[in-house]
Amino acid sequence: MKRTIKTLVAVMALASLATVSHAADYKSRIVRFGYGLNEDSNQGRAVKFFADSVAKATGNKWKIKAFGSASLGSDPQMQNALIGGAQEIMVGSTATLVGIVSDFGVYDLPFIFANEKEADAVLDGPFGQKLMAKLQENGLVGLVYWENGFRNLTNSKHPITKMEDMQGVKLRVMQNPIYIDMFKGFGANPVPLAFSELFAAMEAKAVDGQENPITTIESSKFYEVQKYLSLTKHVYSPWIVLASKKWWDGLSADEKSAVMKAAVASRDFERKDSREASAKALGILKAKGMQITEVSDKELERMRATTTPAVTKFANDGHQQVVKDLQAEIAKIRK
Ligand code: KDG
Repeated sequence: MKRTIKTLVAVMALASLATVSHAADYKSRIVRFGYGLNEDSNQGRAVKFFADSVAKATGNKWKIKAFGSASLGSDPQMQNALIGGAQEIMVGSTATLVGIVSDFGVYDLPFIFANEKEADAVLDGPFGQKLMAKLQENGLVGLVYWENGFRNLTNSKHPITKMEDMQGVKLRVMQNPIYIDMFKGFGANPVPLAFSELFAAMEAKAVDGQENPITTIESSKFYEVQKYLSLTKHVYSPWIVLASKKWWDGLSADEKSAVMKAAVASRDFERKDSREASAKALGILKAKGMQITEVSDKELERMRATTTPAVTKFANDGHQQVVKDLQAEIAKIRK
């Protein structure tokens, strides 16, 4: 009998030890989170979700201040602010990271992903995480990938039903050599421009068109200055949530854990929200007067074949291994 009571007391003592949670180490912080789209977009909603999640996790000790519509600068300007420690967090396009880690251009290769499922598996799996880790030596910490989405063409001149229709069209592209080479190959006249300058450039007819996911075309009201939409889905574009390494290294283990948990939850929220918004976007754009062209598989195959020189040029420019690794990863997922 005595032994049983002794054992019971020991077990209860151990159990109480296990439940004593250490007082989590959260300092009071104000965190600036910059992004390029407007508040009422898939990007803006996910930033708010992340901010609310972190505030809750830290007992409101942290205040995430969200700055949308590129009010803290373009993607490259915010990347530099993070590296210098003048800003804490941002989300932007992986395409604009190529000036820091050129391997990120692999995500801009045309017609690489067949669907979102493949993209999620690659980005969240060993390939995407290994690429993200390369940012650390450059002063950035990659937290998670969000979905920008499959990119489609819009313009103000005429319907684009085949590659030849792009001949001479002044098409705004992200500041990234693969997009420039790709659209030159299609016969367009690519104009690299920051996202924050795009609406005004289309309104002033400084450019005829652009290419973005339909969620962005809808939430940024591009239908006000663009008549024609061609569904090409020529690139799957990820967003990446980045933290300043200078700032990150000063966080406690509890704070890092709280940020990562909120980042993963925001990733899952954003992808779901983005896909729901995408399902509704076409109907909204049609109702706003856009003329929508479903580009045929035959024409898409012709476009894909035309992009081979752009892909080869990227691979031969020191990126053979990362291209091979991505193709192998996708092949594995498709098995
Ligand atoms: O901050 C805006 C970025 O998220 C940008 O990447 C959006 O896809 C985009 C583009 O075309 O610039």
